[in-house]
Amino acid sequence: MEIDVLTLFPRIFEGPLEESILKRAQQKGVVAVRVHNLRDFTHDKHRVVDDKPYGGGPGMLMKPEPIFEAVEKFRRADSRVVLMTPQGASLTQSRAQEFSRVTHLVIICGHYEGVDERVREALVDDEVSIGDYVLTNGALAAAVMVDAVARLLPGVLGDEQSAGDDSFASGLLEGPQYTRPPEFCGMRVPDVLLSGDHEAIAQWRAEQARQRTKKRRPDLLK
Ligand code: JFT
Repeated sequence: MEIDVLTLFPRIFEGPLEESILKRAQQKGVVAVRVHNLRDFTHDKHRVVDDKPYGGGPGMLMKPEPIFEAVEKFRRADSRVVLMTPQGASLTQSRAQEFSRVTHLVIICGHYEGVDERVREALVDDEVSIGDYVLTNGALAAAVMVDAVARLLPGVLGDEQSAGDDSFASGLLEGPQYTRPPEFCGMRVPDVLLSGDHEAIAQWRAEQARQRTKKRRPDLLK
């Protein structure tokens, strides 16, 4: 998969993309993430990317021209153009899976109060929010989106942590887990986990997962 990210804050992506899993995925050639500064698509001396909203009101909007120029440069026949916005439908695991089957993503992350509506009208295929809480800019949301999608690509995760084991793939939360030592500060690891009885262990884990999900995320059981 190839991903072109259009942002005013390219440095927000440096950290996340250079950390272990995404870095290895890029080195292996499973995913190529290219981050572009929208200011590079302006033509005036001050590289202006925002302007006041018509009709008045607080805040600034992203001007359409730099976004149009950048999207038109990178978009291809196989592209999906995604706008990160608080007005989008929330990113879910099933939506991340859907995006992971696309060959080319162009992700627009604005800043300020939003983007000129003509960007949506003419360029955008999907609007995505990462959830119901407020961020200061769209670049952080886009970094989360890239991470959620890229880790689902074949060959990104090793066998040890395959995407099929994700809580949201099984539909249940993970139950309690333990490592050595068998007793720590007076707290013992449950006997069943030390028993070597794989059948009993699997049953115990399934029951713990069900109880934890019922208590903390009953919405996932429905
Ligand atoms: C936020 C976003 C949020 C959130 C794109 C752009 C500017 C900041 C903002 C916040 C609230 C209202 C603007 C963005 C997101 C989320 C995406 C932008 N902001 N207006 N994605 N997912 N939960 N907040 Cl452009």
